[in-house]
Amino acid sequence: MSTSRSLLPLGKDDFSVVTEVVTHKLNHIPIFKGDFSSLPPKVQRFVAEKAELMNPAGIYICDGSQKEADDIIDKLVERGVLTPLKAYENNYLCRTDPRDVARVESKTFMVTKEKYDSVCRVPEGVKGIMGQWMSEEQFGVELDARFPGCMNGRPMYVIPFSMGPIGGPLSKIGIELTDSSYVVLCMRTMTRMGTKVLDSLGDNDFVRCIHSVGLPRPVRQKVINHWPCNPEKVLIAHRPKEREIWSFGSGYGGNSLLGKKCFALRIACNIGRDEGWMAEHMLIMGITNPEGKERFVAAAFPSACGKTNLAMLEPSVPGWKVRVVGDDIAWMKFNKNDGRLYAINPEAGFFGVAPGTSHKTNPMAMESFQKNSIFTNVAETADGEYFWEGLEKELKEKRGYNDEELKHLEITNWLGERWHIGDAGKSAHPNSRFTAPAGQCPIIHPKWEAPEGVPIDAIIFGGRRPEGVPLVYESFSWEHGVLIGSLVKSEATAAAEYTGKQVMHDPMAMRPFMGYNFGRYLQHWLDLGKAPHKAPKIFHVNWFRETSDHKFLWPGFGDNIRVLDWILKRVDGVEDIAEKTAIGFIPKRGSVDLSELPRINWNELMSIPKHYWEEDVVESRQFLQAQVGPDMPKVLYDQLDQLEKRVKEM
Ligand code: TSX
Ligand code: MN
Repeated sequence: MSTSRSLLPLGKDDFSVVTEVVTHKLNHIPIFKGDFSSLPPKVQRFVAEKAELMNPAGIYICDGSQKEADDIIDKLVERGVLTPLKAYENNYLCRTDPRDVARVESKTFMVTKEKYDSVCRVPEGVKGIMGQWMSEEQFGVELDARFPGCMNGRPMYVIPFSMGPIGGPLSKIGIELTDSSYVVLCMRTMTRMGTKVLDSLGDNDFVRCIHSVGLPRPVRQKVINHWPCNPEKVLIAHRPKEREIWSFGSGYGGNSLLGKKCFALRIACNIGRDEGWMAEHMLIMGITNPEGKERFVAAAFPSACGKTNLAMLEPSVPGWKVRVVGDDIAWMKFNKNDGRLYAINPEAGFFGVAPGTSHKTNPMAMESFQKNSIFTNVAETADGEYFWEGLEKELKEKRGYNDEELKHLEITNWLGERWHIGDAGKSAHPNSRFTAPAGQCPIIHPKWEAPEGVPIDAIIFGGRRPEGVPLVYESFSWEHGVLIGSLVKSEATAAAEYTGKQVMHDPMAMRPFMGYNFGRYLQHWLDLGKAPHKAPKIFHVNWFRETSDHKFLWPGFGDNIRVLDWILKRVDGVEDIAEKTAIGFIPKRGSVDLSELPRINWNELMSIPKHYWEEDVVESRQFLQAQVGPDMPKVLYDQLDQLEKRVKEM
C-alpha cells in the first residue's frame, strides 16, 4: 500500500536524519514568508513532511500580525473573495460556493485502531449517532485519494495557534496547515495565532491540523464565487491518539477552522480523558446579583437554542449584570487546592449564527461585530451594511422608512442576487455567520483570558422542548445530573444537514462533537464528580415550552435572568424555594421573580405531565440501550430506574 509516510511517525531521537530530510524537502519548495529554520524542530518536521505530501507552490509562515492580516485582506478584496462592508470599519463579506455552507457530519470520522475506542457497541442493525468510526486502513486509502499534491499551485499557510491564553495551564497549542487564506483570517480571530505561540511551544508537542480546500491548480471544475472547494470529496478525519486532524474539500466553519470543533471538542475531549479534565460544548458566563455577588455558570445547549444570546444576556431585572467568558466551548478542570471546577474559553472570538441576531435578541453581539469582523453568506444592503433575517425592523427604523419604502430597499442576497424584503426565499443563508473578536464584546468578562479560568458553580443543560419539560429543574445529585445531560434533546438545527422540526437526541449537546466512546465519556464525567472534587449542581432549562396552540409560554431572552436568579439561590443553598418532583427539584410557586412580566401561565409552564414522562422514560431507555448499549455506566441505568420509579409513583 502506498499509504502515506504521514502515517508512519518518525523516531523521536532521529534528529540527524530529520534535519537531513527537512533540508532536502525544502530544496524544491520555496518559503514565501517567515523563517523556516527558526521554527521548533518538531514543527519543521511536520511542515516539511506535509509540504512534501501536498506539494504547495510555497510555504507561508503566519506571524499573526495586523500587517499580515491586512495584506491577506487586500489580496482577497482584489480577487473578489471578500467585499468590504463600507458602512463599518474593517468589516468584510464573504460568499462561499453555495454547496459549502455547513459542517458535514456525514463525512466526519474518528480514526482509531480499535473501533470501540471511537464509538459505542450499539446493537446489530442500529446506526450510532454519537460519531462515526473509520479504520486506520480505510483512512490510509481515503488520505491517499485526496491529499497527495492537493495544494498544487497554492500557498500553504502555517498557522501556529493556542487554544486558551498562550502559556496558560489549561491551554493547548496546535499548528494548522491550510491552503485557504480565509481560514488564516478566521483563525486569527478565533484563536491566539502567530509567532508568540511558537515561542511558548518550545520542544513541546502540538495538535497537528491539516486542511485543504481540495482543489489543486490547474483547476478543472468551475470555481464558484472564487471559493475553491470539493464537495464530493469532503472528509474530516480525526486521529485522537496521534492528536491529528485531516480536513479536505470544505473551507467552511467547523470543517476548516480546525481549532474549534475538531480540536477544542473532538480531540480535546480525548486529551481531557487522558489528563483528567473535560472539553465541553458549553458557554461560560459570570452573573452578578444586585448585592454584587458574582457566580459563574457553564451551560450546554444543542445548536439553535440561543447559546450565544444567553452568554451575552442583558438582564431585564434591574441590578443584575451578566458578563460573557465564552459562547461555545469550555475546557474545565477540578483544581487540586480548592476542589472547585475551573473553566476557560479556549477560543478568542465568536463564530455566531447571524440570522436572528439583532439589537433586540442580542445587542452585545451586535456591538461585537461593528468592526474587524467577517460575515460569511449574509446579505448586503445597497449602503454596504450586512443584512439577514431578523434585522428587518431595525433597518426600517434606522432609515425611517414605511413598509412600502422598506420593500424597495435594494439588497444583494447571500447568492449575490438582487433581493427585496418580502421576496421569496431568504436573504442570508440560515447558517450564515459573523466572525468577531471576543475582546470587542462590551460585556466580555475582565477575567475571560485568566489562564487559570473561572470557578463554575452550576452546570446547566437545556434544549428546545415544546412539550412536557418544565422551565427549570434541578438534579438530585451529580449522577442524576449526568443522566439528565445524557438525555438532552432538542428541536433540530440549521447548523448541520438536518432540517424539519423533530425533537432529536443530542446528549450533553455533544452529539456532533463526540471524540471517543460516549459511554466512557459518561464514566469520565461520573469519575470527576467524586470527592474530593466539589461537583457543581446540575440543572436543566427549557426556554421553549409551548401551549397546545404553539405559543411560547416563557418570554425568554433577558427574562431568563429570573431563572438564573433561582438557580444561583439554589447554589447558595436556599432550601425553601424548591419543591421535590419525580424529575428533580422545581421552583416553588412565587420563588421565581415574575414582577413586571405579562401574565405567565405558571402551572402550564412548570407542569410535569405523568403520561408524557412515562413515555419519555421508556424512550430514554430505548435510546440509551440502542446508542450507548453495554458501554453505558451501570450507575446511570440505576439513575434511570429510580427516575422511572418516581414517575410511576407520581
Ligand atoms: O436565544 C434565545 N433565547 C435565549 C436568550 C437569552 N431564543 C432564540 C432562539 C434561537 C437562537 C429564544 N427564543 C428564547 C431564548 O430564551 N426564547 C425563545 C422563544 C420566544 C421567541 C419569541 C418571543 C418569545 C419567546 N417573542 C415574544 O414574546 C414577543
Ligand atoms: Mn457550537
